[in-house]
Amino acid sequence: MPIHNSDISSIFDQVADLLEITAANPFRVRAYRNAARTVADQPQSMAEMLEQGGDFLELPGIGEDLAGKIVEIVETGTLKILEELQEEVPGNLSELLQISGLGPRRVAALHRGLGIKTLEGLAEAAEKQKIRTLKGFGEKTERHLLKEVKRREKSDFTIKLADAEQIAGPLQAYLEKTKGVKRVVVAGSFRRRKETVGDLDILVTCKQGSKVMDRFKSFEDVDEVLVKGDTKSSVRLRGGLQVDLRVVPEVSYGAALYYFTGSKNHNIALRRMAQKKGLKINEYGVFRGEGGDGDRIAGASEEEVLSAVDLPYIEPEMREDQGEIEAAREGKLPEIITLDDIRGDLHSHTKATDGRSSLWEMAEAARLLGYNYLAITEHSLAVRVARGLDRKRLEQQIEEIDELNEKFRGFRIIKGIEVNILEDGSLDLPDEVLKKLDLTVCAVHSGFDLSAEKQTERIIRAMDNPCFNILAHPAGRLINKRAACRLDMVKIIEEALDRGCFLELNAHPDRLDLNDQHCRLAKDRGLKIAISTDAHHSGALQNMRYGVYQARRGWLSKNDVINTRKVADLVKLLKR
Ligand code: DGT
Ligand code: CA
Ligand code: CA
Repeated sequence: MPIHNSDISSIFDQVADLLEITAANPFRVRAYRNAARTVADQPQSMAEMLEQGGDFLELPGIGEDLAGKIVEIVETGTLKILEELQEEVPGNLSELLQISGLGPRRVAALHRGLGIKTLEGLAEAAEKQKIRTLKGFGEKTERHLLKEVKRREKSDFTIKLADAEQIAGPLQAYLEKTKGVKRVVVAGSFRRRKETVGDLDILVTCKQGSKVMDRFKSFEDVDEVLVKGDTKSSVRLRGGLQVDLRVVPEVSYGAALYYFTGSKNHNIALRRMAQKKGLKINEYGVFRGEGGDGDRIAGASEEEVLSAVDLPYIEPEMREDQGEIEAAREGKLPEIITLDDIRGDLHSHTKATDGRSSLWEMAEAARLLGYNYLAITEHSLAVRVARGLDRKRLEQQIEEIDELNEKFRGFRIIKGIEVNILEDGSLDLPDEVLKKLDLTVCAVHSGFDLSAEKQTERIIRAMDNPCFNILAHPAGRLINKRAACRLDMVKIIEEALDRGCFLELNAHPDRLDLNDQHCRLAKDRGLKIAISTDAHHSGALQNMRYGVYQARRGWLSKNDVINTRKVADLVKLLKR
């Protein structure tokens, strides 16, 4: 069985979870979290790297110990220390950590006080109103926990887009190697670049369907064959992801791609529109009259399908039945942003705090991407596990950056900070220091469970500080892990606009925060967005594309995004 980077990263995360519950040294926890992130961010597979004699020590933040652990996972599929921790920590306490509002300390308290070991145990205790009897837990928390457990039970299986890519890439390459195969394309929510996908929908054109199907079911990751036919098969992969494969004829390739890209609601709306023109659209083509092959007027390409109903091309990311068909009909579809429009990155970290590359390495990587600027924005003091900067260390970094900037032509390191928004809405460093910077990225890192009113107030109070530029990862969510904070986003957008502040779309595939709806809200009100990677090592600057996908889903154009600007214009925009 091949070990994917996401398997390794998930094992490291589980170790970190369990270490946290057992109140281990926070730096040790951090080391595993960082390693999980490093491995997940690597474009090449660790298993392949090992096979080819690569050296894990070259990965940022991976020392002898962790390098050995990666080898252990690739070779054995598991990790001894994880198994030991699982024996030490009872039941399934780590799944409790995925409930919003439950940190390791509270999980440990629930276990010690009430013997809770599982989600079911948590729900039962909440229903019997036992949780409110524990010190530090109230009635409100109890209700909240119950609601969260129920919400999780309902939510179906999904995986993050970046994890889906790690599976789709090799599978696509594998299928392309089948004799007689012409095209292989992944449609569905994957092609619409949704932040999470429920399953993969693959379309193939080829001479002989049965050959592809045979090869498909022999893919090394297949755990179970659910359906096998000559034109359609479905399998479940190890890890739970389902993949549907369809063989489609060349003449209806465009219609099939359109149909299986979805979304379902978009398709329904499009079909309804076509009906009014006396046309019929399905996965085989666009038809006039009865819909026999002789009546086909389009189908080979998506452009052909859309122009048959008098529409311009609609980008897959916009096909959600959110007004795109009307906009297309009226010629009002925005031209949405592309990765090429991005001129720089406005949120990144270095070794000085919890990043793993040096200032120089980060700048070089940004230059290689063709950027004109990169903002270095370390954590501030209050984020202790990240060794957040105090005034003195920040001033030292400012000097280093000034020196480096002398060496560049057509590139500049922007001096910034990711400053903490404390619970009273103040910023975690004095204004005199913040004033020395070109940019502040301001973020909530604690107190995620305030009421919507309090959280919104806290952020607006922070924006009152004239040093405030960009609100980082505004909703604080971690996809499939931590729910968004309760927040009045409309209000925050309006108040940001009033004060000349901006919101970030954090491009990290675990965050993608703002979501697509928030992006559209901001655009509609005229508030501009920064798309930033929050990179903790030089390779992670490449996560920008995930942010751009999300921005496209939120209909943002080049002009709606501040880091498409030249540096001089950007600096002007940041002046409040
Ligand atoms: P997912 O997999 O849950 O992340 O989302 P999708 O959009 O990939 O949904 P999926 O896999 O169920 O179906 C793939 C595409 O096939 C979907 O986006 C549109 C099309 N499709 C599926 N069922 C229907 C249907 O009943 N009617 C229409 N018009 N299209 C459908
Ligand atoms: Ca799908
Ligand atoms: Ca499907």
